[in-house]
Amino acid sequence: MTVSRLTGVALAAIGLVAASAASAQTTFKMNVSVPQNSHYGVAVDTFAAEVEKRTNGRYKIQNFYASALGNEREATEAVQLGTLDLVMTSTGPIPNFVPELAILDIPFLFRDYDHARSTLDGPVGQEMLKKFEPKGFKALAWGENGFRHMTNSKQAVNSPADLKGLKMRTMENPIHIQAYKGFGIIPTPMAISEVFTALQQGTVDGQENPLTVIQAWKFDQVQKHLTLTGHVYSPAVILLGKPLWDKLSDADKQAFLAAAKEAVKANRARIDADEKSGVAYLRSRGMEVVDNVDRGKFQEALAPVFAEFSKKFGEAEIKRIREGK
Ligand code: EAX
Repeated sequence: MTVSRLTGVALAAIGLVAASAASAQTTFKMNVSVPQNSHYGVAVDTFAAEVEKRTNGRYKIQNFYASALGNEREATEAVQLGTLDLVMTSTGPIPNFVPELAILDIPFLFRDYDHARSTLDGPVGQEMLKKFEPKGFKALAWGENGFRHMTNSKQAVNSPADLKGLKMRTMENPIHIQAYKGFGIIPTPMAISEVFTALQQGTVDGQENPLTVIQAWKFDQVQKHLTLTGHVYSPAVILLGKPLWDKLSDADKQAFLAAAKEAVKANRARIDADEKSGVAYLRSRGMEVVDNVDRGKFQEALAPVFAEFSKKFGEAEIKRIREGK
């Protein structure tokens, strides 16, 4: 065989190898419910960069924002069914998939961000992540949505009595719905992507969300009153379809876990920043903010509901989380 033929064959072989290497790249689709300029947007963008870097390009993450591939419940269901690869979601819809994790949505369960983060990153939280696996998910890490505050278009909310009769959008979360009825609120569960229009049209009077979400969805344009109730700490979680996880090599499993860790660092840093600047920003947008809230009064108003939660989840389990360091 002449040299030029040999070279030709070698080049063709290299071309084939290169092509197969490039085609070995797998792209996973990932969905979040809020716009990209948000605590989830920065998380999934960090996750995408870290996965591609740590797997040497074997895996790419294609992100979709603002519920583009469905709201949180739909997207979580799609990951479970295998029609979507990943989702970062609040625990709002999670009781539909892992009922025992509904305990995390109990109002006033966590004292502050440090308490919530250390609990979820510690044994209690890590044990909970394992509960996703029999349901078809690999939970890569606990992320964060944040402490939720009440907004409405009707009146300033200075005490629980001011909530009575308000039509409030809630997440599709049974614990929230049960608890908010304890305030005398009329709850209307709906997906986050429908909330701005519902508030604009007056279908509901108000909603409740962390400052980051209120800003990301520009609710200041359709809400006058904000009260820093901090009535619920809302965790978030990064979920990968379990069959996809099982197919990853050990090295790529470690890469995905490390990427999720970096994503949560960025997620929490964004929330810390928005918590610091959010109130002043929303005031500058014309919202009237009640910031000296007697949270004890709001907790007292929920005493009958807490009794029901103790029966449902067990006093000891609630205490274990509430009194955790
Ligand atoms: O997870 O639906 C909600 O109110 C959530 O806080 C939002 O989608 C971010």
